[in-house]
Amino acid sequence: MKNSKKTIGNTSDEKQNDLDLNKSNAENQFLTTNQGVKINDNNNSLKAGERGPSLLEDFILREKITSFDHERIPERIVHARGSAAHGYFELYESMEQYTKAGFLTDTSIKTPVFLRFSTVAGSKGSTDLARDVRGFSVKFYTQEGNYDLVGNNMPVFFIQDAMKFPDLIHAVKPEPHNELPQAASAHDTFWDFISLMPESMHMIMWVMSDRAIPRSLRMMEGFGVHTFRFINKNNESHFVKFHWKPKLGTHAVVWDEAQKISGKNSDFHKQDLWEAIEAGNFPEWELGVQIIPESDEHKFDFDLLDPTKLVPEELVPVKIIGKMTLNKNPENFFAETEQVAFHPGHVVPGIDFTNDPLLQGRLFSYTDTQLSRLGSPNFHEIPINRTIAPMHNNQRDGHMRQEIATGRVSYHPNSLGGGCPFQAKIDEGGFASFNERIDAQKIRERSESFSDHFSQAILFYNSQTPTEQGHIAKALSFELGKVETEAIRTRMLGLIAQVDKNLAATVAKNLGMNVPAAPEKPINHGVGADEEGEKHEPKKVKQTIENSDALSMLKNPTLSNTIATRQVAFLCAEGVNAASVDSMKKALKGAGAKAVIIAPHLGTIVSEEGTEIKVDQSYLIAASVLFDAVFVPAGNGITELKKVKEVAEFIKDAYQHCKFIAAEGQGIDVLPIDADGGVLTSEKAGDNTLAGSFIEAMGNHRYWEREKTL
Ligand code: HDD
Repeated sequence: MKNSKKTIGNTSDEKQNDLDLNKSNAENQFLTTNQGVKINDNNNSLKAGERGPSLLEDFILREKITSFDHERIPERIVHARGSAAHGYFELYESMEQYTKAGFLTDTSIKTPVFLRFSTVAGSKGSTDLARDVRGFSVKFYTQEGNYDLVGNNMPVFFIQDAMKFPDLIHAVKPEPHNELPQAASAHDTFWDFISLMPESMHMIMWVMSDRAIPRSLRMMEGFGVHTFRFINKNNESHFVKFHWKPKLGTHAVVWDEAQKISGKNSDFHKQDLWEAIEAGNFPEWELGVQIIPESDEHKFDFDLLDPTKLVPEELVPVKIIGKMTLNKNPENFFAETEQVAFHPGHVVPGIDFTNDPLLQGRLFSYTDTQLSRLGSPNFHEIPINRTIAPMHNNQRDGHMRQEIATGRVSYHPNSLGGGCPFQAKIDEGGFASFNERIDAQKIRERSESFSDHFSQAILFYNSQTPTEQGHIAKALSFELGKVETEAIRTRMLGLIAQVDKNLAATVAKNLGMNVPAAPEKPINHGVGADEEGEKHEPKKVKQTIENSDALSMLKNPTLSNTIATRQVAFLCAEGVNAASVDSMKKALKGAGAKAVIIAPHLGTIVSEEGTEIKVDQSYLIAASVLFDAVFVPAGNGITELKKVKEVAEFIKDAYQHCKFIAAEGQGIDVLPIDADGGVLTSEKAGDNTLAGSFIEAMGNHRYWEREKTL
């Protein structure tokens, strides 16, 4: 099937060739200036005498320093920290009935993609494990032009109107007077803003859930967030919501673990993505769509244009239509990951916008930001941003223009250029916006249909398992615990109580406060309000459904329980039983997981049987939070580990974070913890049954039962 794919200008490899044209290869080459002049001395600047002043004439020095001075470009105002990879998208079945987009109708096309993940609030060098939304931006290099699906790992957003975006971001970013805290929402200005914006309560439930601390970028769902349109050949429109479902399942770490990972390896996600791809463990996501006929626009108890709402999968099932595979790391972080420019407005014929006021504002913002970030309207010429479709127009000049446009014609219509380039009719692939009928008054207001701020927050909270609900309570207690202004906490408790009274009571208890009897009257945002702002208070709507399993990571039955690519720490020492190590390693490898041998020192250790075992990491380097599970093998020497402080800490942390722990023989004596259903042991060294149970247990990700005893 794969071999029969068409190859005309649309494979991942060919996009790569496109990029290759711009690659420099310094092998067997002289060092030169940017003008190609060979450099004779790259160590000394030109001076007036050995000990004399440097000369302005030194064009080599000046060029080198100038280039260095300008090496940094402004980082993205949001989503500054990113990790990306190349890959391709394959379509399972034609969506012709709904859209005319070639890459969604022709199953023989393999469309190259570039995917950039990001955190939102932190700056470029901040930790991967911040509690935050993750950006999930996919650039499809289609034959009809670039299509960017610029989404997040959560299906809703904080605010309903782009007008509030700068306020939201100013509030979450480090506070302006002291630049504190970095990459964290746990501070006064963020919660001040949120406490006055009840429309954010649904999103708050998501960001306070474990979705905001993913185990891996490879284990996150992605969402297009807004409702978009599919347009078919007959110019018929269907509403569409996009979903990315990871083949490895959706998994998270726990908050204490996240904080520790930030110290042990703040590049944890970036490195994990890079290493998985280098090892050939190509991450995969299936693309799903929820399709809603135009005629059903007003069928729901929420507004499809409201980005603080999702369409429950129970109401409109997600249809899986294709798969994306990431198979190549960028070769140069700056050239590709940093310079890639996404834009929700990069659409192709067959995909169109809705009037979601958040999306409408985004359509302006992204080009504008590239102008200041990348410095010129010619950012489309940077290799990573180039379309693979032929590109001809009369746009000219500007900073850093690459194209050498030939001929005298740079306008349309023209006769001197034979009328070229000419407009494409719709049946020749020309983009024509959906001719939606608009008959309205110019107005600066929000539709009353946007005024339900709590129903879906309640739906989300009610759909979580008790474990997940507990994590939300802890996250809110942590975040609000860092808020110094009591009035902000009080306002938040008032809002949380409108989602769930018990949740509010738990958080209030942790804050040593009381839930206010009546929530403060929210400030008015023009939600269909009259002049006094009285008319439409945020209201609740009775939802058609009260529970949606798809919203829970732990309940979600559709996600796989594979342990592929999981990292298991083998706590070893001199005198470890090699058979115990080898058989567990083999079993884990069979399930796609990786054993990492940790010992008191690097190099090799000698096993009980006298064989040498290569050590991957020492206890000085390794930490439990960087692994998914722990195995302590058998062996006479293994009890020595009781004396190693780091080992006790390692196991205790794994236990605290509800990880599965297995031990064999003498390894059992090393465990400084109580046995429970997540601690699997066998007196026998090299016990295949233990290995089988360990693998099966790890498929559940964590032993959450343990939390009740901690
Ligand atoms: Fe945005 C970047 C996702 C609302 C303005 N946004 C950016 C990125 C992602 C999102 C994933 C990083 C792209 C990359 O990897 O380079 N943004 C979203 C989602 C939103 C959203 C899912 C709501 C549903 N954004 C949003 C609004 C505005 C912006 C309402 C402004 C009106 N976003 C930007 C930006 C950024 C950006 C300032 C910064 C860097 C960039 O665009 O290229 O223009």
